[in-house]
Formats: sequence, C-alpha cells, structure tokens
Amino acid sequence: MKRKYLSILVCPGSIALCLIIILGCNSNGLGTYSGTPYEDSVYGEGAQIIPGKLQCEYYDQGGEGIAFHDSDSVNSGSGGLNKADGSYLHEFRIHEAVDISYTKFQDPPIDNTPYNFVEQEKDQLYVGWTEPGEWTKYTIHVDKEGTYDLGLMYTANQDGKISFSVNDLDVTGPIEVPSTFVVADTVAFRQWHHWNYIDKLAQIQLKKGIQTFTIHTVEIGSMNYEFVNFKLVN
Ligand SMILES: [Ca+2]
Ligand SMILES: [Ca+2]
Repeated sequence: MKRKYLSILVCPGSIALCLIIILGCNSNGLGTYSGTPYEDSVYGEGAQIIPGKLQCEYYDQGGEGIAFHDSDSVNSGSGGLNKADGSYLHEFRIHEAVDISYTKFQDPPIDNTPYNFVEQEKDQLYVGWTEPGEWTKYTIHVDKEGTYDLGLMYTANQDGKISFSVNDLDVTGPIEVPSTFVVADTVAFRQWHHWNYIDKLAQIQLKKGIQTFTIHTVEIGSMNYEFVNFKLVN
C-alpha cells in the first residue's frame, strides 16, 4: 500500500508558496519501489528472511521493469517445456515472462545424473533460460545486520557472470560463475542440468530491515539459479 504526502509551506518573507511534494513514499520503506513479496497458495510467508536461503523463483510481484526484466514475454519453462497440466510445478507463474523450471529426478536422469557437482533435490523450482541483461528482484527482510557470504546453487552451460544489487546499488560488480559443463555427459541438453553450489560467491554487508535484493545476469547467461544462501559471518 502506498502513502502519498503533500505538504504546503508558506515561506516567511515570500508570497510564494513552497510546495514540498513527497511522492511515492512506500509504506514498506522502499521508496518508490512498487513491487511486493511473492505469495501464492503454497508460499505465503512474505519477504524472504535473511539469514537463510532466498528461493530465486519467489522474485517479487509487480511485473516487467519493476520486479524483473526478461528478454521476452513468455515463460519458457512453465507452460512451455513443462506443459500446463494443472500441477503447481508445471504452472508456477505460468503467465509471467521469467523462465522457470524445476529439478526432475527420473530415469533416464535429468537433474539426478552422476555429473552433479553437489547433491541436489528433486522438484526444486529455479529461474532458467537466463540471458545477459535480465534480472529478478526480491523484497528481503534482514533479521541481523552484518557481513554475509552469498552462496549460489546453480548450473552454467558455460562460464558466466552475475552481479547482485541491494536497494538497486550494485554491491558486487560482475562475479564469475564457473561452467558446470561436463564433457563426459554426451546428452547435450543435460549440460544445463549439472548442479553446483558455491558457498562464497560474494561477500556483502546488509543492514537490518526490509530492503530489496536483485540478481543480474551479466555475461553469457545459460545459467540456472535455484537459490542464494545468505550466511551471516559476523
Ligand atoms: Ca522468458
Ligand atoms: Ca529454488
């Protein structure tokens, strides 16, 4: 909910009315940002709590240019690769442009190959089909002020680069994300499905309270983002 304030001051010694118009002061403390935490019938906890795991698929509500930027207007995962069938996993944010899929454990394997660098779980939603210039934004509730290591659960078809912003300020610059390509895997599409976790991709400072966090795909893309772990180090 937005509150707008209009203050009119009569300046001493002047016939002019000084109008101080403070527009767009959002009651959530995020200035002019109009996005809101994601919620649906399964997830209703509001802003994601830090420290903890930030689920990449729960980027804010608010649409293109506000809560995310995507290169096209369709979801290549939900309703695309994963045909609409009434299920939560196949229809998750189906009408939004951000491309979302989920980890599939099956035979023959997809996300459950021996080529995973770390153990992964099934049915984990993730943001995929990423391209340079795309981003997703999250309202976060930072419970403890301090220094945080950021860990990333991801796949990368090639070496890529991402960056992170807090309250729209770039706090990391471009960060290299190592490829998870495995030559020994001869199934071409699975080069997007070798999961890896880096526990200290970046280190950032966070103040306590409600703020925004943004994941930017900077170079190459073709990365899948499952979650970002915020670990308080001091
Ligand atoms: Ca898309
Ligand atoms: Ca996830």
